Amino acid sequence: MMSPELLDSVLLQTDFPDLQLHASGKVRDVYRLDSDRLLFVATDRISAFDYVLATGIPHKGCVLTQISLFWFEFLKDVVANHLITADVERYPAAVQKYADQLRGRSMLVVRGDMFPVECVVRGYLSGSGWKEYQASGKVCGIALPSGLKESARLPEPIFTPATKASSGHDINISFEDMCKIVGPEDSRRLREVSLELYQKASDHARQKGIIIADTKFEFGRTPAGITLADEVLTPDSSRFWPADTYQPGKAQDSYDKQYVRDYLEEIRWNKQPPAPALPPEVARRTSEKYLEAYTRLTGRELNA
Ligand code: Q0Z
Repeated sequence: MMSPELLDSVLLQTDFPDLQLHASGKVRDVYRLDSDRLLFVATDRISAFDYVLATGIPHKGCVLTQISLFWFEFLKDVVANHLITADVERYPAAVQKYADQLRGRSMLVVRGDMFPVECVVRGYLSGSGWKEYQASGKVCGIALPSGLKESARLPEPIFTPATKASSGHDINISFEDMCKIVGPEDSRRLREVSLELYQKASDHARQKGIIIADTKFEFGRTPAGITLADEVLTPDSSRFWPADTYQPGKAQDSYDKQYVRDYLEEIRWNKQPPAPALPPEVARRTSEKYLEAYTRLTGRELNA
């Protein structure tokens, strides 16, 4: 049975009646504070097979926020980022009344003009990359050696941009297509920065027993220039695999969502709404995986 403390702490919905919603996603929300600042809030919602489940994962919003904060600090010499502060006491007076909802799971950030391209870096062959490779031997126009297996480590990380379709799904595009959308100069810089961020972060994670198979960065233009925005190198924006069981030639278990996927397969959910609830044990074990990822990556315990 889950403890009352855990049940109390789960946030499924933000409730800021007087704030203006800027953007809302499956598991997080962004509010507009003024013309140049946004408030980013990660809930405890979890999605699987494209749907948000009825059950929240204790501490998930805090863990994802704290993982992003760790990477913003770790990667700050590579490129500017949008973080102003995650210290709720330093937030504007207008949001202090929501301090209890915000603490640990939110960030005050600089609003940028977002580049309408997802900057994906892949170090391993999985997901849509694996599908494209099987069909054409290429990923986003990049030719790869023949004979690679599913989940294989690539000879070197590749930059595989994507655009958001109106359906919400990503469409892989070539670097040339990206240049037509955001221009060649910014495209070259975004590619260079993305590869450097992935290289530095994935080296660190690998030393801590986590393979970051791929990840998606989002950038905006702010007064500081090209700026890393959104969440960074979290299990929601990346594929995290446990390094100790890595085995190319098949799909890998997910570091964080494996218990959830196994449960949903076991109950033979048809993957149509409404999405089911999770048994408390599945939610608890999943929560522990997120906390474990945080502790491994940062060397710190989350004060959860
Ligand atoms: C990011 C998104 C989310 C839904 C807007 N610094 C920024 N400046 C301007 N816009 C954004 C950012 Cl991070 C921005 N998103 C993606 C995030 C929910 C969509 F939490 N949307």
